[in-house]
Parts: sequence; C-alpha cells; structure tokens
Amino acid sequence: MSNETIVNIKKSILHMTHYSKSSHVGTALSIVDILYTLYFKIMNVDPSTPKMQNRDKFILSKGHGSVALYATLAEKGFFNKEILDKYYVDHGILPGHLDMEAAPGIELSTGSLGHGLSVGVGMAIANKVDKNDGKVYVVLGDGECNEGSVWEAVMLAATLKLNNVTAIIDYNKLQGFGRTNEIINQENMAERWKAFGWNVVEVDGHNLQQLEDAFYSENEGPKAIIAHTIKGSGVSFMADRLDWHYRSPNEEQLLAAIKELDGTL
Ligand SMILES: Cc1ncc(C[n+]2csc(CCOP(=O)(O)OP(=O)(O)O)c2C)c(N)n1
Repeated sequence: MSNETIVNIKKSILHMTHYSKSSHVGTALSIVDILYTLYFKIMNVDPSTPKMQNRDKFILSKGHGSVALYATLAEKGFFNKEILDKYYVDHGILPGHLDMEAAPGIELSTGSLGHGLSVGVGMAIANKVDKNDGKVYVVLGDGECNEGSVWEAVMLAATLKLNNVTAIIDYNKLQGFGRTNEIINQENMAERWKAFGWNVVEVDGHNLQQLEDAFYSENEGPKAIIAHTIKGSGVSFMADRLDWHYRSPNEEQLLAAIKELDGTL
C-alpha cells in the first residue's frame, strides 16, 4: 500500500504540469519520496513559522523540479493548496524555477544548476558560527553533478568537516538530453563523494525506511546520500523515460496516471 501523502504530492505534480502545459514532471516524480521523508520525518520545520531561527533548511538545487517542492510545501501546510493552480500560468504566483520570494518555505532561488550546494555549505558555516543547531539538506541531480562548482562546495565542506550539511544525490541516471553516465561518466558516484572526504550512504531512493535510516546515520563530517531513483517514478509510462523531462501530460495521460496512483492506495 502506498502512502497517501506521497500519492497526493504526486497527483499535485501531475495536475500542475498538465494545467500549465509545462515540463519537468519526470524530474519532480523522481524526488517525491526524498522530499516526503525530509518534510514529514526528518526536518525541524514549522509551517506556521517558516523563518523560525533554528529551523532546518532545504535547498532544491535542481530547481527545475520545482513542482515537487511546491506540492510538498502545500501538503505540509506552508501555503494553501489553491496556490498550486497559480503555477507557471499568466499572472501566476509560482514560477517554473524556484523563487525564494514566491511563497513561504522556499529557502533559495534555484534553476541555474550547480549553485545550491555552495549556498547550502555557506548556510551550514553560518549555523556553526551562530551556534545554531539547524541542519541543511540539499538535493542535487546527477546531471547537475557535471557542474564543476558542485565539487568546489564538496571540497570546502570536507575541509571544514561540516557535519551539519547533507547532500542527497537524486541518481536517476537520466538528464535532459540523455543517460547521465553516457554524457559524463559518474558510474562510481559513491566512490567519488567518498574520495572527496564525505560520509556516504547509498540507498534505494524510493524506499522510505532506507531513506529515513540514511538521514539518521552517524556522520563526523558532511554526509552524501546517493539515492538510486527512477525518473518519473510512480507512473509506469513515464518511468525511466527521457521524453518526460520536457513533456507535460495531456488530459488522457493525466487521468491514466491518477488512476494508476489511486490503484496503489
Ligand atoms: C547551469 C545550467 N546549465 C544547464 C541547464 C539546463 N538544464 C536544465 S535541466 C538539465 C538536466 C539536469 O539533469 P539532472 O540534474 O540529472 O536532473 P533530472 O531532471 O534528470 O532529475 C539541464 C542541463 C540549467 N538549468 N542550468
């Protein structure tokens, strides 16, 4: 049996991309289990006080997956679900890539890949200086890890032994135009992060127990969770299919996807 909250988040993602005729539905479905685990099991956040001083902070560095974060924040109660209808439409509120001014709970504007971890490491340093015990969580795409700037942040966090930052690599093995490891090979992803001095845990990114255990596991320095995921997870005709990076579901596809998700409850 599926988790109802997760199914609701996935349905919102499908509705938003259908209604706005916008893309990145596969990107978003890839990370729903990770976002659910963070927002509903791990992070210290309070939707009624989004700027709480000692809160944990989440950065979706692969900002083109914005619909997944919008849907999760709405489900958690950061804002009214009706605002989801204002995604990527004329006179809308929620833009295609994340804007930290657009709605409560969005910690960083992202969409230009390769910057989220650097900012997250900066936040983690600031928390150490301020003796603030808030933690920082950053989700990166595997294609995004092609960006050199990611590795500058990785090296700095390891040098400073920042145990208050966790990177989650959404390792779905696809990017916008092909298979990640055929574009720039990162097959031994875990070994790479280990070699740079991070504590690494490798999990099935759709297994809630494995995800939760990984977040709770001990770490002396920065932690990287390599989450093996499936782009388009939960909708059989979208799963592991490159074309759903840019396509949006039409009416028929929307209904078929919702029916499939409802069937898992
Ligand atoms: C700096 C930068 N370069 C290129 C792009 C265009 N772009 C958007 S999505 C994408 C692929 C991202 O792949 P991945 O990080 O694996 O995320 P996925 O959608 O597969 O989950 C690219 C290259 C961008 N947004 N920013």
